[in-house]
Amino acid sequence: MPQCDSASTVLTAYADVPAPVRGQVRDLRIRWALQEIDRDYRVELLDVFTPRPDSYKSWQPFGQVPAFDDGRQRLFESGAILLYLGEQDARLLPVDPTARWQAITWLLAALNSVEPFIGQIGMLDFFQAGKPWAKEARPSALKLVEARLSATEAALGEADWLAGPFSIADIVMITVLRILDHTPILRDYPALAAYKTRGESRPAFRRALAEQLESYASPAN
Ligand SMILES: N[C@@H](CCC(=O)N[C@@H](CS)C(=O)NCC(=O)O)C(=O)O
Repeated sequence: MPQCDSASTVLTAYADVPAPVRGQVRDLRIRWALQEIDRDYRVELLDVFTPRPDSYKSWQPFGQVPAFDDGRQRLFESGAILLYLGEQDARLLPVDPTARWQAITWLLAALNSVEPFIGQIGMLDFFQAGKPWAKEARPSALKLVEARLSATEAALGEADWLAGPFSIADIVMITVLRILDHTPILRDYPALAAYKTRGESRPAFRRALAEQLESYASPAN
């Protein structure tokens, strides 16, 4: 099992988070990648409600998770950590230059062109629910999400993965699509829904999710 107390690779995560966002926290992306390549890691758990000290901010300037340290590089930003891991293992980032650059392009597209819109829905539904302006803002936020989902589904076409073989691009895109799990939105995008299920069926994803959920202290908040 890659999560191992004596591992030299360290990843930060939260000790617990409110129930609706369990299984969504971005350390999942890194756990998934590490599981795909069977690389041991240990987790440093932080309290989500306690302000992070300056010592942590010198590692992750925004005080967020995940942060990563393998003794050679101290990194933050899930995309950067995944690129770093991908550079070390072709199971995460293909060697063929065309597939490699497609994967890098799609990783950035997932982070920059899809996640901000889907994240807005998550923000409105999880953190601003009940505010009158959140209800007003949701239809236009949803329209933007639908446009990005249509385009992503068209680009995926009949393929299994975004860039040829499975890659870090899929880790990011699938974890971004999962932000919509509390909604029926993906039902209108059957190819994307199947793509997400394909990713979530990978043994490495299941192990990563189980490890993240196990680390949360109580069964419900
Ligand atoms: N762009 C960053 C986002 C990291 C992020 O949003 N982390 C969230 C958990 S998923 C967090 O720590 N939120 C608490 C906060 O912002 O204080 C990444 O991809 O690593």
